[in-house]
Amino acid sequence: MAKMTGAQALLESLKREKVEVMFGISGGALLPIHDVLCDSEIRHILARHEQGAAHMADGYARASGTAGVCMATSGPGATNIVTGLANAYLDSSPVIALTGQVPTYSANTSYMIGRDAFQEADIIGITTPITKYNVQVKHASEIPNAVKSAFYIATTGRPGPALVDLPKDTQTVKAEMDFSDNVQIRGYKPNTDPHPLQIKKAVNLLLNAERPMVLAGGGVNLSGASPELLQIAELLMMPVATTFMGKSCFPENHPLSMGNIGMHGTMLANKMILEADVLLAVGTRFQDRSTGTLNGFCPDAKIIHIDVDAAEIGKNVDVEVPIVGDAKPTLTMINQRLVKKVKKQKNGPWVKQVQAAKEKYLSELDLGSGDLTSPKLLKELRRLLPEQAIIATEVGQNQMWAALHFQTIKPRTFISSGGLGTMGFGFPAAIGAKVACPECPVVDIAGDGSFRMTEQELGTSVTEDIPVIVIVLNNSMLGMVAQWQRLFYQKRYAAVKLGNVPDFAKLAQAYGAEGVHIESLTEFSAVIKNALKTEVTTVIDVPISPDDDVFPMVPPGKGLKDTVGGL
Ligand SMILES: Cc1ncc(C[n+]2csc(CCOP(=O)(O)OP(=O)(O)O)c2C)c(N)n1
Repeated sequence: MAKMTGAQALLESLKREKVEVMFGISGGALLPIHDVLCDSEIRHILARHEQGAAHMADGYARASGTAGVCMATSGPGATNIVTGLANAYLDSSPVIALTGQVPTYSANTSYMIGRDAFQEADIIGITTPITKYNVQVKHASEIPNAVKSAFYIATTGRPGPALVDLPKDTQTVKAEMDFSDNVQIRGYKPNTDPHPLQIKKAVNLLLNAERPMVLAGGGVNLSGASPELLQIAELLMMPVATTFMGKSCFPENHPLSMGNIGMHGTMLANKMILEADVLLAVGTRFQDRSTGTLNGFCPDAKIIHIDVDAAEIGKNVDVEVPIVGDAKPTLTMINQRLVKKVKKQKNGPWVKQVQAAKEKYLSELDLGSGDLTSPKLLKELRRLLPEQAIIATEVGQNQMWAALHFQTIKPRTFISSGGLGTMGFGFPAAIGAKVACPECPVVDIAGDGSFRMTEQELGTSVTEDIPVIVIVLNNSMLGMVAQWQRLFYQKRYAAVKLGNVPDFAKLAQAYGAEGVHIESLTEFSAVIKNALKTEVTTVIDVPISPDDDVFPMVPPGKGLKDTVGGL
């Protein structure tokens, strides 16, 4: 036990959780914490908007595989992180939010919380449906346990965001602090180890399958199960499709990779998955964007569903073999059993069918007409970047082009808002990822509409020396919405034309970053090569046609079999 203030206890708790960096904006209700931060080794990165801070913490978490921390003051600071928390919640990202709060008691000792004090917001009420755990500290002595619980819950089982609300007086009061590592949370016992009987059933099903296939979701990335997945796929020669969140968990330059399934999945993955007779689905929620209408999704497949979150199993699809467990230990157990029973499979009829389909797909792949199309640019970008480079995306056509045409090779190298679809996520997430992996080039693939939503974080990237590359696929439109209006609303364009402002190169320069316009693929290559050497953020403005569509596409309300529009 040690006596110290709540603010000191908070910093000590963060140190014990091995926190090295946090992202945030200060304010009245955080002053005691920021005062202690002055003497701390923890780096505080000053964002320009709290939403940006939350996305930075999220990008940091996704790139590093550890919790990312953001901090915001009471009231508007706290409400500004709400989108960031919802985003992290839907993508199972361990973001820890620390919020200042008005004092529990005012000077005249009457209760203050709940009386509409200046900058008071009920952030616990607001964030309850979008956090895995949230708690308001009532006394300084509760801080160590609240922080310990938040990190434990956020990072174990299915990860997710947690919030600790810190009334100002709890930050200043001195108390005896107990930093015990023991954390007991009633009703929270995540089960990560699968049941051996279910493993046996899964292995039998896989061994008897004629057309087995893997559907790998975000859970594989989160659990670090890529090596185990590769081993199973190669042993049984199973083609692997990924969900949007699963992208990067399996090397897309591998012959067994089919790419993503879903609304903008590859024609190859969307077609082949319908042929499977056994589907090994790992760490996926079978989201509608991945499956299309469920009627007709994998009609002949018996599904083995592995997920650490029991609530996901049977939620959207009926499964033959449910397995509650973390992807890594579960795939390890399946592997151990499989290697005892089979030798590496040879190319049977199914593999030959898959390979033929893949060859055809690759030979007919349409990257659009003209020199500077988004697919061509993304292909060139892949050629120019090292394998471990991290791609973040914004939301819209840019995001779907990136998913389709930027081949990811290493796990955790594709960071995108899959569940909430948050425009403005990519740039701050890229900054967070760069802080986590300073040696890796980090590139945000942006639409002009999305970049406008958090472009002020250029200030953060420049003043905090966090150089990333932003490629603005600039169609002067809210492109994805325009695409839907073009295809499904008789080209009646409404509220999508953004105009040609701002000049993104000048905007970047105004912040002290590099800003460049390019007009050709050759110019693009030269600029990227330069940007990789430059120690400041580079924004590359790329003009693209406002009429370009992202294809293939599963039209709304249709199934994967209805995928249309090219390859
Ligand atoms: C915060 C937010 N607001 C609105 C939307 C709805 N929305 C989805 S895509 C899109 C257009 C995105 O435009 P842009 O960033 O320019 O990308 P593009 O589709 O042109 O590549 C919009 C408005 C959203 N996803 N997120």
